[in-house]
Amino acid sequence: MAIHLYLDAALTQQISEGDFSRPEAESYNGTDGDIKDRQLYVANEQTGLVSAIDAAQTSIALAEPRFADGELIIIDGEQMLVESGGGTANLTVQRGVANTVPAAHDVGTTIYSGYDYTGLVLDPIDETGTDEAVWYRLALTQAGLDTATQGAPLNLGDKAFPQTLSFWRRCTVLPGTPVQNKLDIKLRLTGTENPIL
Ligand SMILES: [Ca+2]
Repeated sequence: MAIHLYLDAALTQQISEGDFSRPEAESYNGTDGDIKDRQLYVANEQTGLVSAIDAAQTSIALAEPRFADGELIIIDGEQMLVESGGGTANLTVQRGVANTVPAAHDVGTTIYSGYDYTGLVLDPIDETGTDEAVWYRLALTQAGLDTATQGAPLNLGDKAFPQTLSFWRRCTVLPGTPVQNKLDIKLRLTGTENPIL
C-alpha cells in the first residue's frame, strides 16, 4: 500500500516497514516497570513539486524521491500515472489519467499517492522471541488508552488521500523484566486500497 506510519505530524519521520531499520522504539525501565504513550500518524505517501509545471509536460521534479512505477499520483485533482523514475525525485508521467483534466500546477503543491482507503485496521504483532504484543494498547485518543484492551486491534475506518489520521499507543513494560529498548512489536496496517473516483 502507498500508505505509511509516521512518528510526527509533519510526516518527516517514516517508520520502517517489514524490518526494524527505523523502528518505533523507546527505552523502558523494566526493573521497576514502565509505561509510555506515543501519538503516531497514518498518511499517504506524499511530497512537494520542486518547480511549477504546465498542463502538458510529462517530466516532473519532486522534493523527495517517492512513488513507484505504475502508481497513480494526484496533484490538485489531476491524476497522473508514473511511467518511469519511480523511487527517484524525477518522474516521467502520463498526464490527466482516470478522466481527470491536465492542468498547470504551482511549485510546492503537494503530490499524493492517488488512493483512498477503507476499513483500515491496526494490529500489534510480535514475531520476535516471546510474543509481547499484549504490552501494547491502541486507541484514537490518549484518554482512550485507559480503557483499550491489551493487544487488541484498532479500527481506523476510512481515509481519503489527503487526510492524515492519528492514533495513540501505550506500551506497558512489567516490573522484573530487563531494561530494554523495546522495538520488536510491529503495528500491522491492513485495509482496502481504492482508486480515487
Ligand atoms: Ca518479542
